Amino acid sequence: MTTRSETRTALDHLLTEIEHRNPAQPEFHQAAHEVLETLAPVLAARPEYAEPGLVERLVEPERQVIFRVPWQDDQGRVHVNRGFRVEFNSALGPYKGGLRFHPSVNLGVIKFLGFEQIFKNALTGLGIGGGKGGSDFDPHGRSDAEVMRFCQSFMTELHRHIGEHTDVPAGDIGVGGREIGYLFGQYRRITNRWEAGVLTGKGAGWGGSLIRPEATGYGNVLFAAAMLRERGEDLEGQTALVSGSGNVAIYTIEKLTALGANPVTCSDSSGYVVDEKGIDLDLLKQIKEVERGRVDAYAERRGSSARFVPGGSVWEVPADLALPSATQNELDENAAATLVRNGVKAVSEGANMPTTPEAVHLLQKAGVAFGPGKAANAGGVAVSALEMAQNHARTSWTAARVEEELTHIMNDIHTTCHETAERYDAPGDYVTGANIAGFERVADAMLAQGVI
Ligand code: NDP
Ligand code: 2IT
Repeated sequence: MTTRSETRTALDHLLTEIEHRNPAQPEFHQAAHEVLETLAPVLAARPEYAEPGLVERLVEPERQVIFRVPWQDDQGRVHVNRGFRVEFNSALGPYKGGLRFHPSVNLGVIKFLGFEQIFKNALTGLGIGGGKGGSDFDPHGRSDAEVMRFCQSFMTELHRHIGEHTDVPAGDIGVGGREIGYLFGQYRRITNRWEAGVLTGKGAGWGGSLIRPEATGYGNVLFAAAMLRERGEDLEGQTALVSGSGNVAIYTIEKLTALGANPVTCSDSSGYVVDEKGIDLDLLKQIKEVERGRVDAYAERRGSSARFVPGGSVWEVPADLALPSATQNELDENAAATLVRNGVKAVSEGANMPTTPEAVHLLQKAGVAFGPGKAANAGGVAVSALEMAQNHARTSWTAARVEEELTHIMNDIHTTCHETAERYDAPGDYVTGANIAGFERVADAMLAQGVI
């Protein structure tokens, strides 16, 4: 019988080995630490999981592809970017996960995202494996024609590696409906196949699911509502901080408002906006989705209730709830201390790993309900899986039906995380609950399928 402390020592050795074998990948190390540090109780309780090689296989991607992406800008200059697809784990279904286009992308970032995706996708219960991809291409300031040429070049290589039964990419930072359109067009042209299920996040008129654009933000608000319900509270009248102003942030703000909360902030890499009257979503959508502008334009056009704070941290604004929806490590220990001082009740992660480990610890210690991204933002990939189901059946569901499914899925994920945490003596700890529940599903499938 292995004790928890023996298991912890074995996991510590493995973490050291991960750092040696994957040098200069701090985000991947961070994600691996965050998961493995919570697994000791389940490995000690279920000896089959402690079998040599299981966790070692889980932290090693099944396949990693890195490729050159050459493209020409509008002046005819040639640029060379790097493309990635990390196919991490397919025990539960085809690799599934987004593509990120951002200058900060490198192999370690894609591996952290792919690793998180394994557990997130398992939590949805929908039969999807984990993967992630992207490029260090920066779409900011690029014309539509440049973005199209980049996407076509990217897909000219990526098409060899993906397919509706193999690997199904979607959007993430810098990849939205426009990019998915260009990527799908090039895939269809190269392969001469109408293979709708090869990408998700497609336009509603050509195979996309209704509510997919809204799903991550809506899902995160539903998860936050479930955490509050557990404490006898609801969203009505709660002031909320949202960071980012992209896909996830916009639909987080929309759902918060619909459920009676008051989202007062949004941000981008230039700074943040605080609007006492609550964010005017039509104005924000016009600036971000139509004009592809910066958030300071929001404050300029909104009038006296709003101001723009260049470079500041959105977390300094007093509020009841915080929903980080921009990028990794955007909420650090200082920010967490400020939130706690201002009486925050819940933090729910729309982004992937936005809260640093020290900040998570501080929030949990202070009794703040903390929803980790792999549970709280799983609504996006869940509706992607529903899009795949609709594509397979050559049908499309109504928005009401998709939203109803999304609501069930988010409530199920909340219940699963909550109950799993209780089962492993960590009541209220959604990090432990999400990691163990996701791990159990993947580990069971891996064990059943042998050493591969
Ligand atoms: P978008 O590209 O639509 O928006 C990203 C937003 O975050 C922008 O406002 C952007 O500002 C800001 N941002 C990005 N990087 C940084 C940075 N390094 N510093 C400051 N601000 C930054 O992306 P999404 O909304 O799709 O994604 C946001 C987060 O949600 C990511 O962590 C993503 O992995 C996660 N996520 C997304 C899902 C989806 O379905 N799209 C599903 C689940 C999670 P700027 O324009 O100035 O860079
Ligand atoms: O991080 C994520 O879950 C996503 N970017 C969405 C992935 C997907 O396949 O819809």
